[in-house]
Amino acid sequence: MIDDKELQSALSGYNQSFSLRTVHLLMYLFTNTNVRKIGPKEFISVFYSLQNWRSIFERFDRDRSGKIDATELRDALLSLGYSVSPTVLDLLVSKFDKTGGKNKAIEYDNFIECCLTVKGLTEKFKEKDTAYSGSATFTYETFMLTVLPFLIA
Ligand SMILES: [Ca+2]
Repeated sequence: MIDDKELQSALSGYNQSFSLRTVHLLMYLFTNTNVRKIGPKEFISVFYSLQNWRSIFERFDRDRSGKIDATELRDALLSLGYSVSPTVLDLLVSKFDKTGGKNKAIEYDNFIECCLTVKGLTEKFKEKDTAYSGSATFTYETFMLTVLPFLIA
C-alpha cells in the first residue's frame, strides 16, 4: 500500500508537482473513500489517468503557455462532455488559478484538480438527474455528503 505522501512523490516529476490536495482528490475518486492509502491496482489506474490528463492539457493549451485559460478550459471541458456556463467557467478559473486570479489561467496540477472536480460533481449530479433535465432534488444530508469530499479533499 502507498499513502498520500508517497503517491505525491511518485507522481511528481522534475517538471511537475502535485499538491497534497490534488493527491487526496485523486485518492478519493479512485477509492470512493477517504482512506489515505491505495494498493497497486489503484496506483496503476491513477498513473494512467494522469497520462491521459497530461495529453488533454497539452492538446488544449493551444498557445503553449503552460497554462489553461478560460477559453481553453471551456474547450477541454466540452471535449469531456461537460458544458458549463460562462459564469461557472469564470468561477472555475479564478478558484483554480494558483495566483489567486492574477494569471486568469490554470497550471497543470490545478487543471487536473479542476477537471476532476467538474467531472466528479457532474457525475454525482447525474445520478440524481436520471432524465438529464438539468435539475435534481437532493436532501440536505445527500447534498452535504456529495459536495464536502470535493471541498476538503
Ligand atoms: Ca494556454
